[in-house]
Amino acid sequence: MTEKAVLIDVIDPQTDIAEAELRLEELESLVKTYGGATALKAFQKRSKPAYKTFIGTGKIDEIYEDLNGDFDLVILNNIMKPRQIDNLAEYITDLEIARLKEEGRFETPRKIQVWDRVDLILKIFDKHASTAEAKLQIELASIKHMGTRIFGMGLELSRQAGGIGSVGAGESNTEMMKRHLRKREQIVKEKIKKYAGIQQRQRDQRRDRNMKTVALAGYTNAGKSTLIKTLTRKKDVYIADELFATLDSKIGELYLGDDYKQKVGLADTIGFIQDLPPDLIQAFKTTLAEIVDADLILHVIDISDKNIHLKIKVVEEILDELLEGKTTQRIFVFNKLDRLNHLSEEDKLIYIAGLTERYAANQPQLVSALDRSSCDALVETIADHQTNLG
Ligand SMILES: Nc1nc2c(ncn2[C@@H]2O[C@H](COP(=O)(O)OP(=O)(O)OP(=O)(O)O)[C@@H](O)[C@H]2O)c(=O)[nH]1
Ligand SMILES: [Mg+2]
Repeated sequence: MTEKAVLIDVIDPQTDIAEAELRLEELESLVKTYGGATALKAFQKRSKPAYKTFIGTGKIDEIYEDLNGDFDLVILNNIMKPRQIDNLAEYITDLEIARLKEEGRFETPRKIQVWDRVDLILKIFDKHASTAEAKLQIELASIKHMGTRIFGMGLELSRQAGGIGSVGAGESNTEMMKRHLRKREQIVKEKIKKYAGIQQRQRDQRRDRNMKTVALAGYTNAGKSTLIKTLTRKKDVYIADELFATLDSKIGELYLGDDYKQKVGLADTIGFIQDLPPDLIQAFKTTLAEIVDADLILHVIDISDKNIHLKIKVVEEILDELLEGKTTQRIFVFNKLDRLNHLSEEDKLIYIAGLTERYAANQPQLVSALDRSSCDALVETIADHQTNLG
């Protein structure tokens, strides 16, 4: 059964309507990627979240009434405190109980779940993770963000984490869950450390062979994996029109020069998104180390995105945070050029000229990752850098 989700964004009163709508649209595509259906989208302007329930309960009453309770899940596009999530879920259960009573029904009220934005992202990660390493990183992020809520979240990974064991004398269920999570967190961290070591050795080996690494970074769905696949003809690259298709870093090899004797490694990385809590980025440190250690960064951008400037800013800020002052050159690769074909030639030129001027410092490149021949100039730019870096 597809879950019916109510999407709510609590936004600053200063936010303009267009931005508020784009934020909700992004949340809706996250829900779609997760496999849920959107029952209703709403935002509430508040300068400060409600202390107990984050969103004001009046708004919840209104939504509950509009939908006559016909939804399974409420997702807030914000980062909430665990207590606020619990309070809101309890509040909605009370609404359920009141409605059932009014209708003269004596059944157990349904358990309507409440998630915040991070919960939703972690659920998508959980669904998409295929390697053991990605799974561990997600488990760590989930333990940190969800705490004991993790046990009710139906995560694939918490099944491994399950089997909590027996309750110690004088210990409450919550205490036992906390104890179990602390233990599990240590184990997961140790395992991640091992993978980090393996990856570090692989990077060292590439360096010993004097092979440069170019990391592709960018907003989720910008086309990083597609570009790597086109440039390296690597077969096992997962591409999908969904958010967070890639959750680990894979390296492809790009041959350069007239004789194709030079090569660089192209590293695919996990996509970024706005409002990522630092904990989550921290949990993916091993994967993101490819970016930190790269000799060159290609920031891949969907040129057809309505929110292009905001997304560029989000990615640049996360990169700043990761690189901690390291001044690796970042080249902007504007991708999905073919998606501008709805514009007239003239409008297209004006739009592109505006972008290339605005971001001139980042050597803007224009490509359509679906078409190898459109990438020639980009490959040459990489080759130039490779020579300079070497
Ligand atoms: N029209 C068009 N679509 C593209 C182009 N490049 C990528 N796409 C599509 O955009 C979607 C996302 O592509 P991916 O390569 O998976 O994007 P990504 O940046 O790796 O995304 P994440 O792994 O989720 O961060 C897919 O449906 C691709 O087919 C392009 O140049 N033109
Ligand atoms: Mg990808």
